[in-house]
Amino acid sequence: EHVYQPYRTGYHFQPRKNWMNDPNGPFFYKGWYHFFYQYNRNAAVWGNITWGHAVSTDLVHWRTLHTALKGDDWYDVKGVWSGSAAFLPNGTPVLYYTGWSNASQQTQAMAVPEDPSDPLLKEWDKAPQNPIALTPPGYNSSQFRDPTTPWMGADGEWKMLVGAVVGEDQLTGTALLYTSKDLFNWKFTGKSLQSIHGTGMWECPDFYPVDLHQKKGLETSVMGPHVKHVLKVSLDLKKHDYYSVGTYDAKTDSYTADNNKLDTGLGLRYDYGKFYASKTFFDQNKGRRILWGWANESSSVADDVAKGWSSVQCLPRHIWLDPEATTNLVQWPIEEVDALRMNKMTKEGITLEKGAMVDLMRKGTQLDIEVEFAMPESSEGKAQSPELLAENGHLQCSDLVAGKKMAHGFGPFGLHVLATEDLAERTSIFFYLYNDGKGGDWKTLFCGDHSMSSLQTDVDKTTYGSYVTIHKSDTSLSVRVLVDHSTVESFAQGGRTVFTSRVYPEKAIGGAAKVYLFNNGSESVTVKSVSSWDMASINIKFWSGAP
Ligand code: DQQ
Repeated sequence: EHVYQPYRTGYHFQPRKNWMNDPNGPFFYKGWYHFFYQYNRNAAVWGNITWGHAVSTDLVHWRTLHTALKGDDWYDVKGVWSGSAAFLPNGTPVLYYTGWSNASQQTQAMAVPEDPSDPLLKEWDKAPQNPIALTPPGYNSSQFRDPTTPWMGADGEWKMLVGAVVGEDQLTGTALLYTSKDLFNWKFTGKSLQSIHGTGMWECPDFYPVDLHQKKGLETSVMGPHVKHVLKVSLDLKKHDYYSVGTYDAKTDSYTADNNKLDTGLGLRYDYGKFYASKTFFDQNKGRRILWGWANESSSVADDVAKGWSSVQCLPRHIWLDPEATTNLVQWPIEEVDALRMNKMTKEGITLEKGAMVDLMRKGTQLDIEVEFAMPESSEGKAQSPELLAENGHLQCSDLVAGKKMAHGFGPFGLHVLATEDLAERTSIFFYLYNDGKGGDWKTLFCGDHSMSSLQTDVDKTTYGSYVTIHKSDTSLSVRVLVDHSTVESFAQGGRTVFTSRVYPEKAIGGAAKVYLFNNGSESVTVKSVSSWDMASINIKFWSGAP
């Protein structure tokens, strides 16, 4: 059983072995955080999907339990697919999921805890009302899935969304609206919360309120003048999670995105790297909303099988509306993650001349690094419009790596992590600022260059990133990078733009992995401060009984 495992993470959630995908139905109950995930108990590839179950008191250290939900009835015998959790009025949690039936049709179903007094909620029973929904006439029964957390509507009835696709061309993504008086008996309203042509199947919708003025999270049913709503969908066609901030009209149960100019009306991405099928939940323990997202592998299926596992969950992220620009959300690793920090090192006031590279004297593959750059002078005070956040930032980053010259730029400057001393391997996270030279606004790109991340040739090395919104009051550009073997999560400007990388260095592993600050731009930049930490490994106590 001893396989060479340089890519297994040290402080991200992973089951002991085999395949994992979407996060499902997270919630907090009787002192425990419950986390479920799409899980194949038999192999490191997708198939035979069940709900794996893990619990934690701090969202950092985990205990896995035996499978919570597996396919054993006609409506879910081929698989228990993604879904969400809710609380009954008496406080008991229930789970909603999609079943893949014996006839390969998608159904919606639910489960209740066998013993609500058990804080670990080990045993779940399928509800007698199952299936709670079958594909409505006229809809595609193989594109009808992923129920959301229900919320209480203005009419006193519960509402829930199920992702689907409609239209002759099957390209109009939609979120079908269901209602219920008791959370057990559901009916289709015949309506959608929103539909957008050209987006294809909407997987894993998520719909929730955010406070206009506060970082604190809101319980899913909260409405009112201080509230905006977020609709997130996972686009099967693009394999990315998109969201919009908008207005929910509770009288008509419709939702309108505030900024329709953005690409698809959904426009923004939580994460410009590997991050899919995400799900938020309201953590009533700490009064915040937390986002979980799945980061799939970027290596071959053969590699997954050889190492015996596939995929990680990103660190849970605190998520809220940017108080300075209510057009977009901000994400930050939950504060509990900071408890893993060790051996802090700080340096201040480093000038990075053109072409400079500075060794941070920090080695290893479990790191947390925060860098604050002084805002390059010529760009200071130049605001950027939210339209700039649209998806083509990704293309701009690729152009940069290809060496295409942009007019009037600062950078690329940033960090190389998981880097060998000769830079034969390196994962580079950097900023690039430019304008058109005609007095227009500056634009700031935040990019991840993975082209040199591994000497291996059969791993995905796509470059990604996007624009970062810079407010007039910003005096620095900051980045936080969390390195964990094959997973790197990078947050710019306090979490306004984020991307997750999966990388597989061959030489930059263990003590050979170094960190450098670099400036490959033509102008010098100043590092106001850089702090770095080693990150402790988390404790995951794996279930040892029957799966
Ligand atoms: N994964 C699940 C589906 C969902 C998809 C199946 C998204 O329910 O639509 O494993 O990754």
